[in-house]
Amino acid sequence: MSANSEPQSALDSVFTEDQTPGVSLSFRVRRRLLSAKTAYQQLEIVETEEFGKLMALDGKVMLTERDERFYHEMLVHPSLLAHPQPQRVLVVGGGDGGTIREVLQHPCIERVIWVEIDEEVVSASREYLPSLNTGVFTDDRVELHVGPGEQIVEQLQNDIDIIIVDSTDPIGPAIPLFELPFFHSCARALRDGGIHSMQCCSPFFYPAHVQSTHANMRQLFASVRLYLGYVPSYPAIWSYCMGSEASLDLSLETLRTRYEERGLRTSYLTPEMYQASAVLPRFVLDLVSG
Ligand code: AG3
Repeated sequence: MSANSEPQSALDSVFTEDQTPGVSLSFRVRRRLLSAKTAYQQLEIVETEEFGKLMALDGKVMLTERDERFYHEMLVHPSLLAHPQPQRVLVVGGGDGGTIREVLQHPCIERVIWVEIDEEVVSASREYLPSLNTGVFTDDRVELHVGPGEQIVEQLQNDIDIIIVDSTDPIGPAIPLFELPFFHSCARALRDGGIHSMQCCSPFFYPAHVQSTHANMRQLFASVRLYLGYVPSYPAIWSYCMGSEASLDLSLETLRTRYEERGLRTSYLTPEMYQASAVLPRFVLDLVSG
């Protein structure tokens, strides 16, 4: 790992994600904290002017301190709220810890199996992004395994209530997590009433990913729910998808009761948002119907 403490030149004072060949999003940078080539990917952490610290993998923004809760809350709480009593959770990816932090808000959780492929993402986050992993490394319900998620999921059968995949875009090590064999393993790993959930990219910039993920979910699960959220540091509106044999349509009353009883504290998700986020614009409906 190599760490730089100051920008080297004027060009270095901006972090840019090329979202497509023709569109980029740039953040003005105060300081570069880390730039490291890990065994799997290029890892960078910079301190931006307006979004706090930003972590990127292979040039793609994974999170910023300012809006990471928008993403982590929408990735985690819908599936956990949809389950009457989630106890055993499997998290694939999310080396920064933000997903685990949110899972641990639900008092019914007994065990969190966390599988992250890149140990250096975990250690960098621990060092530079402590607000992402407050309480995560000291909680003895959490068991961290370093390795490819798809291999560990294969070993589980009828064991897990909720699977949450917090991956990068479907490039590099994340590709298998968007492919059908992994969905089969996930379905087998779930107990009765279990839910498989994942981040699913931007339907505006990556319609093909959303389409194929939704189609894979539909092959394995009777109920599939695609829903949307806004994460300002990601390309356009963001999507998430979950699938289950149980119904994922919940009344507002049930959602409100579970949200209150579990004492959730959120800055983006509300019980109402669970329902509203699955009302899809026509261009997204067109991707997932038929
Ligand atoms: N996981 C999803 C990041 C995808 C962002 N894509 C992009 N910027 N093109 C983030 C990990 C946070 N725990």
